[in-house]
Order: sequence, then C-alpha cells, then structure tokens
Amino acid sequence: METGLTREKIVGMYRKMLEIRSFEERVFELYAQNLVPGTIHLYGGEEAVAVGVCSNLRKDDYITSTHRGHGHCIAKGAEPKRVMAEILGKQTGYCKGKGGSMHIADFSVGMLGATAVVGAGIPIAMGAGLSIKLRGTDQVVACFFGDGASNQGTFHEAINMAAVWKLPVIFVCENNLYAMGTRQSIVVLIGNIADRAVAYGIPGIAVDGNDVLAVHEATREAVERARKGEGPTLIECKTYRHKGHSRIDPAKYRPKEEVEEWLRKDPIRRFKEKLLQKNVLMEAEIQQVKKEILTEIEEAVKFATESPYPAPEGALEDVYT
Ligand SMILES: Cc1ncc(C[n+]2csc(CCOP(=O)(O)OP(=O)(O)O)c2C)c(N)n1
Ligand SMILES: [Mg+2]
Repeated sequence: METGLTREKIVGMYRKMLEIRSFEERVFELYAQNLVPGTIHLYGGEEAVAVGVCSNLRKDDYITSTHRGHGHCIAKGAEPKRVMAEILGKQTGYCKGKGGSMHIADFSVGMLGATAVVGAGIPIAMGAGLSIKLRGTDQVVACFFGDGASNQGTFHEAINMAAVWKLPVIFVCENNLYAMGTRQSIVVLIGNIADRAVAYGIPGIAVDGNDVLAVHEATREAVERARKGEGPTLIECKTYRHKGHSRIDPAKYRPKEEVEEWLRKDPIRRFKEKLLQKNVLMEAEIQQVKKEILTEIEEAVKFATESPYPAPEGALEDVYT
C-alpha cells in the first residue's frame, strides 16, 4: 500500500481499532448484566477517527475527549484493564471508580479527560495548547468533539483564540450525523462543519472518518503544522455510530436504509478487506490478532470485576487538587 507507513504501524492501527470494538462489545455485555453503574455511550463505528488521529501522537502529546470517550482513551494508550475498572466503578480504575464511563482521565499518557458536558473539552484543549506554547515544547493537543458540540459557543471561542495565538491544537469534529436524536442537517445548513475554519483563518478539512488511513493522513499534516508553530487545524471526520446515542436509546429516528448503508462502510471491515487484498495481512494473522485481543479483554474484565469498589471514606478525596 502506498501510505508511507510501515507494515508494523498499519497492523498496529488495525489492531487498535479491533481492540476498541471488542472492548466495547464486552462493556455492553457487562452493562446488560447490570455491572456498569450509570449509562454508556458506545463508540462502535467511529474507531477509525480515534485511531487515525492518535496514531500520529506521541505519548507526551495530549488529547481531550467526550462522553463517548472509551475509544479515545484506548487509542491514546490507556490500559484497557484500568479503563474497564473505571467503567465498572472500581477502586483500581483510572479515577478510583469515582468518574465512571464518562469521566476517564489518564495524565500518564496525555489523556486530559473525558467530559459529559458537550463542548467542554474544546476550551480545555485550547488551554493545554497555550500551556505548550508558554513552555516552549513541540507537543500538540488533539481535541475530540461531536457535530452537536460544534454548535456550542465554546467551539467558536476556543478555536478563534487558538487560531489567533497559533496554538498547537488539532480540532477533530466527529460528525456522526446526530446529536442524540437530532439530525445534523436540520440544525446546520452547511454541508461541511470543516468549512467553518474559514471564519477563524485556519485550514479546515473534511475527511472520510471511516477510512483510518484518510484520517491518519489529514492528522499527520495538521500535527506537522502544529509542531512547527503554524497553529491549529479543524478536521471533520464523517462517520456514524452503529448503536443509539446511549444504552437506553433504540435510535428509531434513523432510517433503516441509512443505518444499513453505514454498516456497509464499517471502518474495521473496510480496513481488513484492504489489508487482505493488498497482502499486508493474511487471514490467519487476523485470527491471531483477534485471539490476542480477546484474551487481553477477558483479563481486563477479570481485573475489573475482581477489584473492590472504592471505600465510602474516600468520597471526599481528590475533590480539589
Ligand atoms: C452542555 C450540554 N448540553 C446538553 C447535554 C446533553 N447531551 C449529552 S450528549 C448530547 C449530544 C452530543 O452530540 P454530539 O456532540 O454530536 O456527540 P455524539 O453524541 O454524537 O458523539 C447532548 C445534547 C450535555 N451533556 N451537555
Ligand atoms: Mg454527533
């Protein structure tokens, strides 16, 4: 394949997408068994975005995430077993079980945190970008948010400020066509959210968010610009969530044909077919990768289910730092 990427890198990207998908399928089962406190927002169908973006980042780069953040965490290098423990509300989770599915942070890999407040991660990413600029390092921040979040005031304020100060931020809009049950086309009249970049004087690019290599390439250029001090980029990734907004949403507002069309564009299956066709991977290797992932995830489930819940006495710890 003409990608300029090593085979190891490409296989790693496939593996990461499959890991996120399998991880969440297991989370869904645990939810059905009543083992997950609160709700969950599954990322299934959007894996190429997190992986295409994060495969360009170093460990010391940062990301900010959303309510749909399991995939972002794992793509940035968080350990699945500690993500799983957090989702199950256990003491061994990244936030000692006090954050749960929507509030996972792992500073050790630059994951600055998920937030349930739509659009709240955008100014946080801008602030992290400012800290990088003031410290004079060549780190970057990737900021994930949805199409719905792009209609929040924070989008305008933070992107404009990042543009003016030429901050090293890659704004990644995951356009999955819906904000809860609201179809994007009835609340936004332009075809590409990326076109809004013009208003801030920065590059804006819309890519096929179900093509991990396309996301990777768009991000590679944006990261290069950011590291050189040339400022932010807005990347819109066109994608689709396979399931409803959250676990209680059967997503009846979506036409059947639309769902079927996007299922055919499944990013993992598409990438697998490409890899097989170009002889980058053989079917037996794919089976091996699957086996390894399933083993790893079962270990994560065991770790999480066997871990204790946090002690009530610790409820007020870590509230202020
Ligand atoms: C400030 C704020 N308003 C409303 C909500 C309720 N809410 C949670 S998720 C969501 C939709 C977000 O849509 P989008 O940004 O497209 O992300 P997606 O769920 O599609 O990934 C809404 C309205 C919220 N959590 N925060
Ligand atoms: Mg959306």
